[in-house]
Amino acid sequence: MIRVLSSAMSIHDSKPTDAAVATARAHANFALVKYWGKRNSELNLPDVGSISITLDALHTTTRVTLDQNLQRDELWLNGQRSPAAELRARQVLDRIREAAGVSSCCRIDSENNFPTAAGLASSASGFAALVTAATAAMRYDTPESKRSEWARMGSGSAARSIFGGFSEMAKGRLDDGTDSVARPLLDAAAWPLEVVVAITRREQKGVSSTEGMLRTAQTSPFYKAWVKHQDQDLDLARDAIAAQDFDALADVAEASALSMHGLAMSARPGLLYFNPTTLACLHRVRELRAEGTPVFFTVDAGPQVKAICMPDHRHQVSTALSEISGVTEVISSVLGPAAHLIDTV
Ligand code: 2P0
Repeated sequence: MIRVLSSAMSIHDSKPTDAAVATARAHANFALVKYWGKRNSELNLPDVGSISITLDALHTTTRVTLDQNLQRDELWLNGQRSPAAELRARQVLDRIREAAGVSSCCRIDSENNFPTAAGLASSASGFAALVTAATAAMRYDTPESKRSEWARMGSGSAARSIFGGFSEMAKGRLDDGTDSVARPLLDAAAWPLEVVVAITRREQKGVSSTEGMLRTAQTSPFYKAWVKHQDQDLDLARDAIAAQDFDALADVAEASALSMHGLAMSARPGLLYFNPTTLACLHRVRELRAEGTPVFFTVDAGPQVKAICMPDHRHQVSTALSEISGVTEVISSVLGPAAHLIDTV
């Protein structure tokens, strides 16, 4: 049972106690200007910057317990041991332990309120929540940029889930990755867009983002052009967000999503994340927009479609997508807050 003290409390608000247990929540994010490709797979250093939004409705809640009796870190995800994520979590915790001067191993209990690894960015919220809870449990007060850097080592997109609203991940130039971190661009309340997620399949995806990015960088003849072009899209999106220009953001976000998928399709063997229902949703969003509804789409490394719209049109978009054959569920969300501590004992 998680006791929520204050959903608005930041890690910096926590009172200095002899905390050995801390619980944090972080929200999923997805990029409007896409992250696809790495310059260093070990540290998850991206080959391109990215710009994302954080979702209120999709989150991971993680409790970290320092336990001197444990021989190694244990990760329990939705009540089950998760060996693949545990390995990455251990590497991230090693960095935090080193910085904090702590030797204890950790038990990590993590719960997602949405399907894991189906293109809804569970690793993003997962590692952002882990780093936020672990630093609090170790009573190690760190700036958000440092938490973003550690979260990135778990999963590239997790660096962005440290922040709420709109955020930008820097590609960075340094080999140690200290400048490959995210930063906030705009608060959720400043431009309250809404998101409708159309679930077209609940099973886990076939090729992970990590594997897909590697294959694409190694085999696509278009990879260099993708990397070279990215800064232009980042500039357009940054300007659109600063000006709250919906149409400009719609244009660049759809172009970035389709470019990323076109790039992924050009890998050998090609990566095909869309299913027929995904495509039907994309066409429906385009129709709605042609009819004057302020809505645009993006799709990540899975078959789910995210439709971003102005708040007054959320109901219309949600109804339109739920009527498409093959859409099994529709989740609506406002933009979400930064990763935050919800309990420290
Ligand atoms: C994004 N994705 O920018 C892109 C678009 C997926 C498609 O961020 O290997 O799961 O752990 O760094 O963080 C997913 O990337 O990949 C992602 P890793 P991650 O939203």
